[in-house]
Amino acid sequence: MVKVKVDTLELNMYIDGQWTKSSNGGMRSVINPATGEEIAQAPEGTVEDAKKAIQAAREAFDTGVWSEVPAIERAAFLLKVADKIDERAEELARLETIDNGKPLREAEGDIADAAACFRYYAGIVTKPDGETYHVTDPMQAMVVREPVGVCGLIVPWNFPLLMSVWKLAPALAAGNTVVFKPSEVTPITPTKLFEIFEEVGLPKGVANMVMGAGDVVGDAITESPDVDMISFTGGTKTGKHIMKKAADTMKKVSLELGGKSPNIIFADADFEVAVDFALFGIYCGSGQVCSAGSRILVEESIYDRFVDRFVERAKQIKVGAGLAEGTEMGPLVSQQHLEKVLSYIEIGKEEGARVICGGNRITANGYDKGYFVEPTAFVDVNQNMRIVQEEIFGPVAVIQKFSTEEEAIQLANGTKYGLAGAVFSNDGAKALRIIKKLRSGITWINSYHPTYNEAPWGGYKESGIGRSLGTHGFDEFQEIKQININLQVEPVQWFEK
Ligand code: TXE
Repeated sequence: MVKVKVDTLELNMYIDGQWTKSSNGGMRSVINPATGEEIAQAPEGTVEDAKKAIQAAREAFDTGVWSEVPAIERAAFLLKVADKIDERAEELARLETIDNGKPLREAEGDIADAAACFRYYAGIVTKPDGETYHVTDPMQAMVVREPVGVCGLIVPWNFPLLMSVWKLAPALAAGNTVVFKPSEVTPITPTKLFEIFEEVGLPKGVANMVMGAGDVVGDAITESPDVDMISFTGGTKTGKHIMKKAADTMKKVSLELGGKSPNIIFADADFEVAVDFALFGIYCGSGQVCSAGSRILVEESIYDRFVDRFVERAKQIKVGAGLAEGTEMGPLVSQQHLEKVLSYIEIGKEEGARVICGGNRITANGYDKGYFVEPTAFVDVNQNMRIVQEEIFGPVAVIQKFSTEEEAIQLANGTKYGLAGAVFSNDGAKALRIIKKLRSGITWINSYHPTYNEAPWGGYKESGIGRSLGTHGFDEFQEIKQININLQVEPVQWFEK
């Protein structure tokens, strides 16, 4: 195993343009999931810290230091941020890898996508966006878009920088001010992004970052009457909690939550392409991807052949530390998450499903301190099993069998989730027919996982509300204002004089 020693980083929060420690001096250890070693110390934010950040964002919004800056200038700022991300891409990718565990090539992709996302929203913000309506003369009706106000942005640990950017770029582009909370597990690259914000001269108070526990800092942001909106990505359970809490102050909520996405493979698909994407769909990011293709549905006539080939290839995946040469799949993000994933593997066995590959923690080659799990797959499953219904969020697939289109659709839609899904078939009409029946927000035909800044991302059912990315993702961070203008200024004469 490659030994990568880094000095422990000392992180700070960023509130009202100042780098600050926690108000009670609390700190939290940030761990490299490949080695179990501490790589950073992060402030453990308090309710008081959250309140200061909210107040700073409120003042910055109310004084218009950002919302009233011309769109072209906000765009220029976003472009500078993108350039700085590119300049620091190597450093950011390495930090992402040691914090989250993902292989360096995945981290490099995330950093490039983050820069591109800032550029995308820099482009959007200067484009025409109003509407006019043909109403009765002499009135003229039109609509303008305005920032929502103070946005609470709460992100998870699976794409520490990229998930931050999916929220920060459109929120700032639209003229909002923000209180941002990274995951307590992965605060490093978000901190670097805030260093960039400072470097390019974002006015103080516009973007604030508070670290710490979800049920302390997260709740404080969600409950505050001074926060106008919450945009959250994370688990469905936490999303429901946030939605309930946000109701008291009638906040706008945008929630990108969990999934248990079906990957449907027909006998007429290109076999090797389907196997290849099925592996990518579940094992990329060690399965810690909201859209992971964790339920692989295969047509009966090719089922056995598919399982054999899938297992043969899964066993060849090189699992290791993200910075190690040749690593194809990294560790899970934390000890706690490792325990969750391993417990699901046990649940599957107890339910009577059969492990066809993997199923174990990896401790050989010096990996005993890290959180590595073998690429795992279950067969002999039925739709009611917990491993089929619940999000495991690890490198664990279930491979199910279907015999008709109707059955494939029924199985595919048969969970509470509705985030993503794919169909593999060389019959274009059939593939589209199936996709149109899927109750999912993100779908692919003969592909899995590609994501574009230009296209909306989000789920149906318990996978969330609202969309990230694209113009729909921009809409989330805007209010719509109707303006009605009287073109003939005369008394209405409704009442007699
Ligand atoms: O997520 P949480 P966890 C799923 C996945 C995973 C499970 C639990 O199945 O196993 O969720 O993971 C913040 N108010 N996903 O516990 O709790 C928290 O601090 C406000 C899918 O890590 O959702 C962190 O910043 N915020 C998902 C963020 O929520 C709160 C990605 C995510 O943590 C909070 C991650 C509260 N009360 C996990 N409690 C995806 N959709 O990609 C926690 N948080």
